[in-house]
Amino acid sequence: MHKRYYEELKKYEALVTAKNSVDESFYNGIYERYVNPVLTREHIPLTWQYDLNEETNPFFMKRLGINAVMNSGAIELDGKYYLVARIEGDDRKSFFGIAESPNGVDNFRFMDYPILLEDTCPEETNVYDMRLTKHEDGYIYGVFCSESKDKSVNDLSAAVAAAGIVRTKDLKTWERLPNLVTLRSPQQRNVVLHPEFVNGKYAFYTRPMDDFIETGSGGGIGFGLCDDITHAVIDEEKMTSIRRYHTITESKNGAGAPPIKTDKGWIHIAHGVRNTAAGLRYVIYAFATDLNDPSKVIAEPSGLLIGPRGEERVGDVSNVVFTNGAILNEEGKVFIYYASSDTRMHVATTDIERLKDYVFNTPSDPLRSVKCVEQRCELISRNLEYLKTHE
Ligand code: M1P
Repeated sequence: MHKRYYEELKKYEALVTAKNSVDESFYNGIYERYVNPVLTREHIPLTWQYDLNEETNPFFMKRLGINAVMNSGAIELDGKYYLVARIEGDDRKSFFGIAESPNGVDNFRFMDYPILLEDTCPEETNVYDMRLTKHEDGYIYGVFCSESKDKSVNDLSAAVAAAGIVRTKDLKTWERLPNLVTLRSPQQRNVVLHPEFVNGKYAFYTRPMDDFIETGSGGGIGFGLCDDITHAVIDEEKMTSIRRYHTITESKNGAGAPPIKTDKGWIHIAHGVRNTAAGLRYVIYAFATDLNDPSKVIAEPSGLLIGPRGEERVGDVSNVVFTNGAILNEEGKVFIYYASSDTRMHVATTDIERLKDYVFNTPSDPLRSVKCVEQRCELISRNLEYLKTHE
């Protein structure tokens, strides 16, 4: 074995066994941030990248490098925390790898092999951003973006996004189902399966788009039902959380983790996108939908829940935070997994009572500056009165 192997292995082991801790410099009462990312490209095992054989790799070179580890689906199974990460090779192609942690905040370690999807779509070039749903039908579903070249136009980078579907019971054996068909929307990304049947049907949150980048006439996060998940077809999509002018969702938005069920409603953690002179800015926001009609928004706190801060602001696609996985554990602790700048994975933690308080008691966006100032003055006035009797 090349001697450098042992040096690199030591660095890798130190990284994957390092303890994470709450970042004490950050406080907002809603959630905690952590000092270290939970997954980075350095978490990828050496066996995935190097040829360890000294005869065929005398200089101990990386043969198949990894560029980024990001947008991860999340699930808790038998007390362990799993992330199905989007791993992007140096060749730009993404794929999925499963990392396991005993506590959800550190010690994530990838399983021996990435997921080798059944090759059922010959035209599919890239796959990414899997959302994991523990469905009441007994399966764990993974819904992801399946991207193919758009051959209908004379543009090398033109692509078509669709929702791929896989299912498993153990995170080891994966069955690939046909891609979701949405009859009214030519492209789909950020599709999430609702964990329960709605009117006896499978329910999906969708994100209708006119083309690969622009949502165009797509007004926001959609919702549609289908009878048969093994040949999933959605006829009608209605809108849930809609895009609005001069808000964090003006350019685009998209569902993130499957919604979390609470006694007051389904809590959704999604992403919103606005345009700036420096390019698109992606933030994470939350909203709630009705328990009996999960398409009906019943609360939407103003503004962002998580925005990119510090080094999170820099990466392959800077000024981005993006979520597609969250876990509510049996103790009521909530783990929100998010990627920064399409480069690395982080966790923020809260608990279900705080999350409910945030979603249902934070005022909504009044949509105009003058109304926002009125809203803030009303808060200040109440506080000044309160201080008179409580300082
Ligand atoms: O680069 C930021 C994100 O862009 C896309 O999100 P959306 O579909 O809302 O534009 C996704 O491709 C996502 O993977 C990526 O993180």
